[in-house]
Amino acid sequence: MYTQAMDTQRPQAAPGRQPQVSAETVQAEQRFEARIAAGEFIEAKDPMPEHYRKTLVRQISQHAHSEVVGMLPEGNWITRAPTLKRKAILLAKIQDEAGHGLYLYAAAETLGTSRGDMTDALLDGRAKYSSIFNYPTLTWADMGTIGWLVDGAAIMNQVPLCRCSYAPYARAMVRICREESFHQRQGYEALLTMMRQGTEAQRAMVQDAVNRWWWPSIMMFGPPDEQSPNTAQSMRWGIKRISNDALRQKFIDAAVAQARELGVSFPDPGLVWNEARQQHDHGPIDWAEFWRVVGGDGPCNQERLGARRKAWEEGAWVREAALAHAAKRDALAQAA
Ligand code: FAQ
Repeated sequence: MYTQAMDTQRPQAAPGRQPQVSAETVQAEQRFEARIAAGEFIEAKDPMPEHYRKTLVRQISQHAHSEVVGMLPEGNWITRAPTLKRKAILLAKIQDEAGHGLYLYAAAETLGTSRGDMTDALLDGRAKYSSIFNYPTLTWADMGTIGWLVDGAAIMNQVPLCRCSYAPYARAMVRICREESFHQRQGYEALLTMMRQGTEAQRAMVQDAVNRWWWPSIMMFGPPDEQSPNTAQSMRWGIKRISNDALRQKFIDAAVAQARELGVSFPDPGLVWNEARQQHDHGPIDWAEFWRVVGGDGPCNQERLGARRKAWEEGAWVREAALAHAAKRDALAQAA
């Protein structure tokens, strides 16, 4: 398929030779960089460098996979929610995550990739999803803690994406952020209820959940900036507006005050206020654990991918029926 996006694709160089780049390609790239520098948004049909398109497909599809896989740890608790109200809230939240996955897959499709290709990449391990969803949800307090810390981290990362240079992604993010903000508040409120009106055992359950989710939550922001291969280019192109470390720091600073209000602590003796920096210092993050989980060896990786594989296979008849229905409707419309 010939797309405008491919107009600006740089040809591969033969080994040991400089790539041949036409004057036209260089001019197209310069026009693109000038638009980015002027703060313009890029729309789906606009010319764009192939590397920009690929970076977006990678990030948006992985974001979509995260939203969908992210339903699994919470889905585990729908039948065990303590009250009807909590069950209804949890169901609504999980449905929202499915919606976020759909908006994001649709945004990625505007870049010329299909939902089927993106799913194949997830299922055969070429595409990632967020490390955080490879941890188990052991108690009801995990539901509140995911809302507070995981959705809280997601919002911190996603608000700047509402100004992403790629307009279809930015538009999807505006709606997603509004919903994530409800998710964060419901999680915090559920924990507050347990901490203020609960028993000693319930308070201990909340603290235990916070102990287990704290480090994985701050890993969600991705590797440190100096070990992040994509950040520099993504920031030059206005895809990412704030670096992994800067977002992680903002999240930690906000979470400390919220933890104090809640009456819980974080499992990090190195987490102290630094007067000179006007920010919190924190202890060392176990990046070996992060890469192990990202690489497929976390506590629940196999279970999560197994569930996605099963859903994709068992949903094949639905996709076939929808395509057959669409073809029949088209044929009827043409006959009319
Ligand atoms: N997990 O060079 P960078 C949510 C990978 S949504 C796994 O820094 P980049 C909602 C990264 O992909 C949560 N892999 O990469 C919810 C790259 O590998 P690649 C998801 C990670 O893209 C809540 C490599 O490491 N949010 O929670 C992770 O510039 C509750 C090098 O990293 C998004 O996806 C990780 N944590 O920055 C749902 C937001 N971090 O692709 C249900 C959009 C990094 O080259 C319940 N995405 N990697 O093979 C982003 O902002 C960025 O993609 C980052 C990574 C910041 C995640």
